[in-house]
Amino acid sequence: MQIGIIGLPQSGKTTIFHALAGGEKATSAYSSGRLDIHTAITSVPDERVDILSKMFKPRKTIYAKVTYADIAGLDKGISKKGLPGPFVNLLGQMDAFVLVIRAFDDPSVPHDGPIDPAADLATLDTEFLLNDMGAVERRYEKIVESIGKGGKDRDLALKEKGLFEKLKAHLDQEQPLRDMELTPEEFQMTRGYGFLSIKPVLIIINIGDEGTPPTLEYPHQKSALVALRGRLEREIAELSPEDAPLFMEEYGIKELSRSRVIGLSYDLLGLQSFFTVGEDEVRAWTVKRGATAVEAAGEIHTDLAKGFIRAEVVAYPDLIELGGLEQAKHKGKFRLEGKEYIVKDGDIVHIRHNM
Ligand SMILES: Nc1nc2c(ncn2[C@@H]2O[C@H](COP(=O)(O)OP(=O)(O)OP(=O)(O)O)[C@@H](O)[C@H]2O)c(=O)[nH]1
Ligand SMILES: [Mg+2]
Repeated sequence: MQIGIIGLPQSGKTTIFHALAGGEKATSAYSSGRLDIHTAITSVPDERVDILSKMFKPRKTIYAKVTYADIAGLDKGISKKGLPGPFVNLLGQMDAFVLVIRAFDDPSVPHDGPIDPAADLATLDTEFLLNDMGAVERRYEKIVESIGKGGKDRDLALKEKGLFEKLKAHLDQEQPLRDMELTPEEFQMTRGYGFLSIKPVLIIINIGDEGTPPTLEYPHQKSALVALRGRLEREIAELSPEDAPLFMEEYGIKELSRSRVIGLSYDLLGLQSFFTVGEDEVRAWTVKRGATAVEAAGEIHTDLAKGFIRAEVVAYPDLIELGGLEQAKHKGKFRLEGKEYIVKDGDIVHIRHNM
């Protein structure tokens, strides 16, 4: 899962990228002209993993991961020129976006005109909509053309035509595609066209050191809005674990927004964790909400999905309450589930297999 961090120039993208990455090394993933991307693989903080790790004392403890990509390359004045093609192509590869909106005022950091978070948010949102309108129209013309020529899969083409008419009508109302209720089949049909407004978005308002959050709203599906003190959070995230608490106390910060923001992006993507436990390792794995036991097995290893016999499952709260796997077994809280079992967030899973 890859989340692209975007925003207007000098809004604090790189700062927030480092705040989220928390000391994790950034790798240069792509660079061409003004386009420049760095990625960092970040652990998803999860206190359940910490607690399981205390319980099993494994050699390794592994958290779920999410990748953040710091995408630079938007010039000022994009609303006049539109999003550059190569930039759009890269955005199309992301699973979701973090949109960084500048709310801090600092004369030493240039900004196009006065600081106006609502206007900046509207600028970016409009660019996404315009991009998608263009993409929908181009595809729609092609579909109509192919139906006219009597192409071979007429039923599919008609279905697609109907869907694209719906998408177009929705975009004409200036509403992002993420608000649409699409069937899984329809959603599948939208893939491959690089629609941007269909992807989940987390809006981070960079309020600066002392800033109070501006009143901003973004009343849309698959979206969330948080305020964050970008520069401060970055500084703290890069301190050693010993120094960080002192610094936080000095600035009156009780809790870093980092874990909340990472958790939010995980939720926005419709993801959940299940765990495997043992002496060797305690590990969080990521699956989509609604994933089946055999899909979860496949996440661990394709062989486990192929040779799947049963999943042994215990719910996290049961395991914690009863104090261990053996105790859970005695109390009958250890269930045997088949391939189609829908995995719950926090399930502790062991896959029985014949490989
Ligand atoms: N005062 C203040 N400055 C900040 C804050 N966050 C970022 N900055 C500064 O703003 C400038 C731009 O921050 P970056 O994180 O580089 O912003 P960016 O969006 O990555 O910039 P580009 O990639 O050049 O578009 C830097 O000098 C940061 O130190 C903040 O919370 N307060
Ligand atoms: Mg940057």
